Amino acid sequence: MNNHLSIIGVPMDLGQMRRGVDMGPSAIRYAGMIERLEQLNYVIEDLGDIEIPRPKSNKESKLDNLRNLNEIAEGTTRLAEKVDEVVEKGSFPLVLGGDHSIAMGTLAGLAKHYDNLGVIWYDAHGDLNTADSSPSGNIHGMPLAVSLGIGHEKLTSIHGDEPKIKPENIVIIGARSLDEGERVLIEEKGIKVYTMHEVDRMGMPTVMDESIEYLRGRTDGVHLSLDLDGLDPNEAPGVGTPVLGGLSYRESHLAMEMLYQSNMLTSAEFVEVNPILDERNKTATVAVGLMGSLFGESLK
Ligand code: 6HN
Ligand code: MN
Ligand code: MN
Ligand code: MN
Repeated sequence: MNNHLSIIGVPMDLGQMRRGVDMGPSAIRYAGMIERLEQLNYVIEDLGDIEIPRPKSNKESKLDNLRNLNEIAEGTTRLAEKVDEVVEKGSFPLVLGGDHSIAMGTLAGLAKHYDNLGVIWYDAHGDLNTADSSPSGNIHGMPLAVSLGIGHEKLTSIHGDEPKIKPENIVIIGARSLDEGERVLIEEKGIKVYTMHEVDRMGMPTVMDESIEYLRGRTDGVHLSLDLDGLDPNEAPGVGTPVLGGLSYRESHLAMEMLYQSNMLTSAEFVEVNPILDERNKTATVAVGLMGSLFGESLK
């Protein structure tokens, strides 16, 4: 793995309605991320936080079932530029959310450097909605669709007009709450999904072995987009859209360790940590523990 890490905080809470997720980057730093990664001998630069616009009044904010569209497009464009820069100079981007809408920016920045970027979407949700299919109008439920080039033009054109990823390069792990429109898209595009049903039946080792094998043959880089609500809310309670019956802490650690061993990861983001909804910064602490495994802790 690249031993230069660049940390980018994204204090974004505009993609959903629970305030507090904008404090995710601080909570994760506070949980000892830098110290933890420094012990693993990485060269780390913390680039601080991206500037995120303030939301407009409520009336203006939900045009076309896309809450805070303009502000999110602006903030994620800044993130895309930063991620692009970091990859350009040969460092590994480690992005801290913020709500999951930020993935549109991360993937847009990465897309400038990979023709076949693989994406592991570790999440209770598919985040494959469009304004038409979304039950909420919340853009954090849309970033994977947008990155495929499906959605409002203001979002699909962030940092480049082309689709940022291809459906066959995506693996979703931990899904247990998919909206109807998302199921249709998964079917139509042939997106690989390991729902909780599959994780329960096959076990995490097989799920990860298969995912790694699948992506290795077809991608030229792999991004991990880890939504903390992929984990069970008992273990990661500080999230805005918790869903019962999630992945355990141990399963998630194993997944991270296997990803480290695969030596294929080129970028990562940890999103949806909301310290206001958390219990004593537990969720940020879990995130930092998972980073430890992702960056090689158990093997040293
Ligand atoms: N997330 N599918 C629901 C929606 O409103 O579109 C929930 C989305 C959750 C998004 O957790 O990143
Ligand atoms: Mn570039
Ligand atoms: Mn998500
Ligand atoms: Mn989620």
